[in-house]
Amino acid sequence: MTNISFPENADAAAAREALGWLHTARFLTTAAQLQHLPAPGVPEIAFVGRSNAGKSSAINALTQQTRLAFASKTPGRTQHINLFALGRGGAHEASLADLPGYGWAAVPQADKERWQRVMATYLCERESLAGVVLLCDARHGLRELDEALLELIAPRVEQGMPFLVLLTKADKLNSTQQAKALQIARLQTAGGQALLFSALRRKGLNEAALWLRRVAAGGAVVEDTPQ
Ligand SMILES: Nc1nc2c(ncn2[C@@H]2O[C@H](COP(=O)(O)OP(=O)(O)OP(=O)(O)O)[C@@H](O)[C@H]2O)c(=O)[nH]1
Ligand SMILES: [Mg+2]
Repeated sequence: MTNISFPENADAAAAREALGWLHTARFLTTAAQLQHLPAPGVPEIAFVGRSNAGKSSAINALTQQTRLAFASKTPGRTQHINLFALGRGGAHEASLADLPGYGWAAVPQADKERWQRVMATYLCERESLAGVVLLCDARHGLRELDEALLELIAPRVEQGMPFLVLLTKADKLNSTQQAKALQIARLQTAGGQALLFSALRRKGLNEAALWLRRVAAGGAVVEDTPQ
């Protein structure tokens, strides 16, 4: 597994730089089907998770833009793969991909199955996929569909693709609950990387920004971090 280190107190200057870079995010394209995605080129980092997990809110928080990714109270809102370009001075150095959430009961079975296929193909075969951020509600932790997704990407993770679990909406837990949620997530990801995150309180923002920056830069891999 490729781990990217989280300094105890994320180096402030590096985090500022990473957040400044993320702030350059602009809408690139939306794709209902994989063949509508741009030809693989720059590194792409995918945000995946259950419907309502907080993917769009996390992208907005990380890019410090209020409505770049559409965040909604209506689960299942994101139905396409939305790509955002990153890079200063108009350069396109990397993309963030906001993927449709899974697990929303009200979605018709046929749509669910179609999306599962689209997502599985994207995650397993997209050449330019450089990293995956799996978001899950800190109150619920990783659930069955999240575990299935982890299994799906396991071969790529074993080959070194960086992978991060963001435990979202951490503001809804007290500090004891937060610590427990983090511990469980780390066990479930077999010692993988996990962070407490709150778009609302900007918790975990520096660490997540640094992670994204390093993955986009080619994963400047540092060490296996026993966290
Ligand atoms: N308290 C709290 N609520 C949050 C946070 N992040 C997201 N939410 C709320 O959770 C709901 C879902 O957020 P989204 O960002 O739209 O979730 P999503 O994963 O993009 O959902 P889909 O696109 O439907 O898959 C919204 O009502 C958000 O306001 C957070 O950090 N704290
Ligand atoms: Mg969304």
